[in-house]
Amino acid sequence: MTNNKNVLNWVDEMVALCKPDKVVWIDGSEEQLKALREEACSTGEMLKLNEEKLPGCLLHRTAVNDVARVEGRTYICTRNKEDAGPINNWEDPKVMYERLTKMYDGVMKGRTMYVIPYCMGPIGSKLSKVGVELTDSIYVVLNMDIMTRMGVDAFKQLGDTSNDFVRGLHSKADIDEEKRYIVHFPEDNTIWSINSGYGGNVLLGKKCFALRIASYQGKNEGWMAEHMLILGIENPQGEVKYIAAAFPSACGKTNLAMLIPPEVYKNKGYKVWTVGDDIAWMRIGDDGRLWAINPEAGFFGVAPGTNAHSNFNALESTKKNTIFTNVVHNLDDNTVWWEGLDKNPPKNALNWKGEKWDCTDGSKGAHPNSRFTAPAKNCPCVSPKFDDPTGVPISAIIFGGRRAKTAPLVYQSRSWQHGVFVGSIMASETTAAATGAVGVVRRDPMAMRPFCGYHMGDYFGHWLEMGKRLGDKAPKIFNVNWFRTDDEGHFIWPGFGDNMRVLMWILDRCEGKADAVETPIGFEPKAEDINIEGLGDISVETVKGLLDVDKNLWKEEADGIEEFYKTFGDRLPKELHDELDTLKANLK
Ligand code: GTP
Ligand code: SPV
Ligand code: MN
Repeated sequence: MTNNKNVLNWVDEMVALCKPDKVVWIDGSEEQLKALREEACSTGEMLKLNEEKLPGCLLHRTAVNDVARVEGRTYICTRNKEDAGPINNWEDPKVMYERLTKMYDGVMKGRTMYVIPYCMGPIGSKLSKVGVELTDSIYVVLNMDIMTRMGVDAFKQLGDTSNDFVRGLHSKADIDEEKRYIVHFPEDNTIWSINSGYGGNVLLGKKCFALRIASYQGKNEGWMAEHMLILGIENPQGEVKYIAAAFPSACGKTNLAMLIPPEVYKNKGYKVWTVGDDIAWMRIGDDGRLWAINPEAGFFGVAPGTNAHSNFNALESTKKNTIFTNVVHNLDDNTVWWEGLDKNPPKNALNWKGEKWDCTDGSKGAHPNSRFTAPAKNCPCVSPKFDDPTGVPISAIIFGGRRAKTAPLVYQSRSWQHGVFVGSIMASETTAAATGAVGVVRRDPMAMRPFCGYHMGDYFGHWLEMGKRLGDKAPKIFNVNWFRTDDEGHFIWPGFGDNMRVLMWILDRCEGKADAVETPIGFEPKAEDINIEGLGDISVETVKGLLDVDKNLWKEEADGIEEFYKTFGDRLPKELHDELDTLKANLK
């Protein structure tokens, strides 16, 4: 499949280490994939779902101790400890290679090693990059087929002599959580993952390459790899403006990326197009603007809460050729279900663990981090630019998180530098996307806390540097919060499709068409400038409340930021200290 000696030599080396019984090169052909699906179904690794209702769809259950990313066992191994930064786990690369080499030694005896060439980004794009993942999991192969451009084309993209590919090695080993490691060696373009079979830990093109390794590459090569969705809003005149938005895991990227415009906008002819739902790679184009591609080819989306009302387009995307992981299996018609899909949980069903389940004991049928892996081309609103090798120009960048209080519905930064500050102080409640406590507020700068492949202080510096290069062509930077709650803990803002009302103010600001009022934290809309037409429960007063900046809460926030900033030592850019001083002065 390739004459590239760099690839061939490395595969030989890894085969010698892992000692599989068989090595299969994945060419991406339908014939080969069909055989793999059949094999996975015959061993029980996957389950074929109702061919009429869910054609081409499969169900998979991971081990009960292996249902989410494991941040505590994810490492960035740089030669200098400092370069990994204070947030990442670090180990000396030599020590880590040695430790893991022992674990990989012979780990694939009795198993098959699959060699997966894949391309992150459209084939033929200068913005795309190639990886090769070696794995002993068919589930990984079938997911990588949906999530990336997988097969011979990836080797064509790489060429016969290039050494610029990410070397990924994955083994399920025995899914022992005590021995689980998700390890990145950014200086070697290498990722080693062992003892997991869960998406974010094992689909090495995704978080491991497209964020952790790529963020490091982007820093060195002058571009950005971000945990961002990309969407386009088309106005009635047919012009499309693109927005990139960073929210932490399970905080609404997939939903925002595919939103259905509320009637007020739909009736006027507005449309929304999805370019990406999780990751953006962004470079400065020949015109000096910031251009983005989505390096992925599918959606690895949160299942619970996805329904025809909240996210019709995501649900449609899952109707064929989709892999479901850790959802409920409806035995009556061999389909799937999850909490929030509809009000009719199946009576005759198995829960995500594969146990008999009928919801009467109050337990959840689907795991809160259960997922669907769906091809982007299934999505009714996939952007016509999805495969465009040049990507799309970004007008606005949005940061946002889950905050019950403090953060207002929306505000705009005063400048790029202030926008970097706004991103750096993001905080959000933790979710089921990673193992550990849920609902705890933590700092998650630019939604990259778990995904930045180098020192976060240097990462902030890189953002500032990009802003200098972009100058007046830089996208405007905003912050949103869909998750403010009332005293009973209910979300005040309706969210989902209605988030477009906020996006419209944002685009108007980018075009100089909307007013703003200055607050201590940045520019806010006048409450009456958020269109609430057709929103029964929401009055201008409610919007005012959602925009309220509580000075006392923000003073506490400023103290928290100061503490957080201290952890970066002298690698925290001075500009951000200045911005913090300005915030404090504004709050006086
Ligand atoms: P990852 O794939 O983990 O990166 O998550 P994501 O950022 O794509 O989050 P996703 O869109 O899948 O949403 C996660 C959860 O938040 C789902 O249960 C959604 O139903 C819920 N959610 C998304 N958008 C909104 C919103 O605007 N308001 C409210 N209240 N909930 C939302
Ligand atoms: C996330 O956790 O942000 C995800 C899912 O998008 S995973 O691929 O598991 O990282
Ligand atoms: Mn994500």
